[in-house]
Amino acid sequence: MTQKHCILVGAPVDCGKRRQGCLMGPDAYRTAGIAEAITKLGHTVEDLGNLAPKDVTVATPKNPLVHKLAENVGWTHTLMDAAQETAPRGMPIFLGGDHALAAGTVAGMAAHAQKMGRPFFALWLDAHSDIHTPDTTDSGNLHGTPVGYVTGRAGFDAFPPLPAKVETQNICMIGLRSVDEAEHAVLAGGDVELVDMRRIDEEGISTPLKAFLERVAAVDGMLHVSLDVDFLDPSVAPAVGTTVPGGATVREGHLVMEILSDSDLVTSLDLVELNPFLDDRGTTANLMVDLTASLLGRRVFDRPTRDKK
Ligand code: EXY
Ligand code: MN
Ligand code: MN
Ligand code: MN
Repeated sequence: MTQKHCILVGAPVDCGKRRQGCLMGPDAYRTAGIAEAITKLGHTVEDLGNLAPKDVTVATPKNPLVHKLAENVGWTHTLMDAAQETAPRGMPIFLGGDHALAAGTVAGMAAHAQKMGRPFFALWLDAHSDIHTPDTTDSGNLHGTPVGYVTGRAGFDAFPPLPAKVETQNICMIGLRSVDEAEHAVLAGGDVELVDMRRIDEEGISTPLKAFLERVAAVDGMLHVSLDVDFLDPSVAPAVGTTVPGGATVREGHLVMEILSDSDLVTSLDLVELNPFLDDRGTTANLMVDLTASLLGRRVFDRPTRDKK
């Protein structure tokens, strides 16, 4: 893969749900050696430190369950700006923080792609589809809504206007096994590429992933990857508040990252939902760093030349 300038952006977002702890995520990644792991692969690393949410005032949400709306909106402003500032000079890696951060990172990257005149794609590695709106969420937890925001669904009036909507047909979700009824209603009739765990069991994880990457490559698209800890099975990645049994194995996780690395299509990455307070001696933080290293080219052996692009 080509040499990258990786820009670490600390996003200690902890307002997307009620259980606290994701604010420690960025420092857990640093403690687990993310910068060193990337540098060792021949890339350069710049660490912007941890950002803070813009101070905003918002109207009282229609849905009284909605948790910490102003803080979520403030983070969306901050991260949308950070994505657009960093993307022209490297590959931003957003160190979360809960998944609410992706409202800003994905919207910002989509705006950048639009400026570059390139199509934008998103790969959502997650047990959940995160396509609620502040009106449909029945938990009130906005980490379940970033896909709703970036695809231009109604109900996000308090949020910054979307500079560039993400086309639903340019989104692929892999790892799905917990989808709420209101989300199912939107997804079932739509064109998001849905890869649930059953499909992974039956087809293997590489088949649908490679098919999606071919679509990205065919139009010289920019690809954002949003990796939620709960994509992985809780037995190997316990440090997350929203565990769902039956997730990806360690090898499935690495295979996804290795295939992404071979494709050289990834232009930005979110690492989200790590709650170090729930971790088992750093296991999950270390695994997330190892997965990032696989995405950036770490291999046991090079593939035979005939397999290279
Ligand atoms: N769908 C559930 C809700 O809306 O509360 C769970 C959302 C979990 C979101 C995590 C980050 O992926
Ligand atoms: Mn703004
Ligand atoms: Mn998620
Ligand atoms: Mn999730």
